[in-house]
Amino acid sequence: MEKYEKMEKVGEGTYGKVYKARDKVTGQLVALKKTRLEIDEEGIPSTSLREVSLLQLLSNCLYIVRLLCVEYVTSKQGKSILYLVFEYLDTDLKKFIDTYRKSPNSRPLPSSIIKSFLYQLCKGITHCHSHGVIHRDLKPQNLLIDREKGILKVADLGLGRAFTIPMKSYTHEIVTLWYRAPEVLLGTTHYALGVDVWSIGCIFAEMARRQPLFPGDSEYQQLIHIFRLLGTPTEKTCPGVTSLRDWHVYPQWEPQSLADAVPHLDAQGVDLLSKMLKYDQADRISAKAALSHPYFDTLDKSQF
Ligand code: PVB
Repeated sequence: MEKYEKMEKVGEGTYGKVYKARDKVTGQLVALKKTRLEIDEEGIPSTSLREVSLLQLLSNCLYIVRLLCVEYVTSKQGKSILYLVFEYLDTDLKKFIDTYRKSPNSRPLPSSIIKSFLYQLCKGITHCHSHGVIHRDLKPQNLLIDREKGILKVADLGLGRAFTIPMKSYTHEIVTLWYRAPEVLLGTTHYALGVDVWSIGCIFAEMARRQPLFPGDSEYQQLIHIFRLLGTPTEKTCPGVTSLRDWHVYPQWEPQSLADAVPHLDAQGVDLLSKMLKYDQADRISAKAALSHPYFDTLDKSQF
């Protein structure tokens, strides 16, 4: 670790502290993600190993955050610490949206930026899905932005392929439910790629609104937010929904206008969004098919 000059702490993610640092030889900025090793029954730090192997598998994509190396350190107290060394990005999508929301500079995100970021997000997730990896916790905080180059990269792949989503992070911070697909909230046992597409839809809407689309504060309230806008699902709109583990009887809401919920989005954008927010996973557009949606016809794809 002497290779790096540690700078300020960037923050705390779901899995550990992140520091900004500089490579003393090359001057390159890096992000150090510090993880305490949790040893499983076999003596193998399973969650860290999973993240490292997933990142090594997926890191050759421009839209996935790049893992540069892994440093294993034993502290003076004899504790094992794993540092994941990543390329450094200067902000995340949450902060980026905030800069457009806060006065005195309050203004919509330029539609060209929304389109470009959504395209890059779909590219990154298509790459994950083509390798059989479901991200499962996509949210604006997990999407890192290079402001200068206008590049968006997917981060925090630690949950991919894990079996359960924690309710609290390692610092006991409450894990957000806002981007969680209805089938997950209802206790589906069959996770599919579509859970990421639902999250992408929520993030797409949030860029247009500069406000979360479904800001629920409990699993029940999260479902109520969704049902009030999209209508309460039925066996007809979502076959099998009433047999899911956590299904209850809910008030019957009719679908409301999605266009009214995302004022600055054009008709093609609203059409793509509606295809990402389908109740029936079989009807939900794939990340790969989304890339060919007419919404992106006006995007200059040569830069990707
Ligand atoms: N933030 C890898 N990584 C990063 N992880 C986070 C990064 C980053 N770069 C590489 N960069 C920044 C830098 C500055 C800011 C933000 Cl939000 C992110 C700022 O303050 O504007 N993770 C952070 C959490 C630690 C909060 C965002 O998810 C380790 C992937």
